Amino acid sequence: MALLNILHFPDSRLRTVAKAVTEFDAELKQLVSDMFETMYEAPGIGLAATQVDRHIRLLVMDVSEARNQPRCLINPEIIESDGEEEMDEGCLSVPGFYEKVRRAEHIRVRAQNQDGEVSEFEAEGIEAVCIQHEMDHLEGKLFVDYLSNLKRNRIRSKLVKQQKQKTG
Ligand code: K1U
Ligand code: ZN
Repeated sequence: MALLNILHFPDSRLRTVAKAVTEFDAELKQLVSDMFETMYEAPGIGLAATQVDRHIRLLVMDVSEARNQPRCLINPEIIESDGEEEMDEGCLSVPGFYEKVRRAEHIRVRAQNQDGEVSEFEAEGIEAVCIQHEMDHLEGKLFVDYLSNLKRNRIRSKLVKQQKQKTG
């Protein structure tokens, strides 16, 4: 198992559009395991492969309070959505910032598991928000893209300043 490095906004690699997973092999299973370890350690409720500089359509999540319901979605698709809700979102790639984002309230998702098996399920509340947030990562999109230019630029400046202070 290994902890993976999480890219931070405004790193341009976060803008990469991820490619479909085609090989459900041991290397994929190792990446899934490392992503769970990284997400739990962060701590976060989700993590997309894009955030750890792997540009494939894979995300992990666990929105349970007990942190005992790991879920891995591969090649996820939203096949139905309805309603709208606004919720505060954070992002491990935008540390320290939380902002309201409007998203679909209910979604129906089709995805594969680590063995390539396809399933469909419905999600709402924080689970639906997290899936939409992580699927945005796979498109190279961040929650700050839903904010005004002013707010996004302020966040960018603060994070760049923090990164400069850390690296000296
Ligand atoms: O994608 C990510 O960067 C993970 C992100 C997911 C997310 C959070 C909130 C709304 C939508 C998506 C996070 O997990 S940020 C950290 C966080 O929200 C959290 C961490 C530990 C316990 C509870 C929440
Ligand atoms: Zn995120």
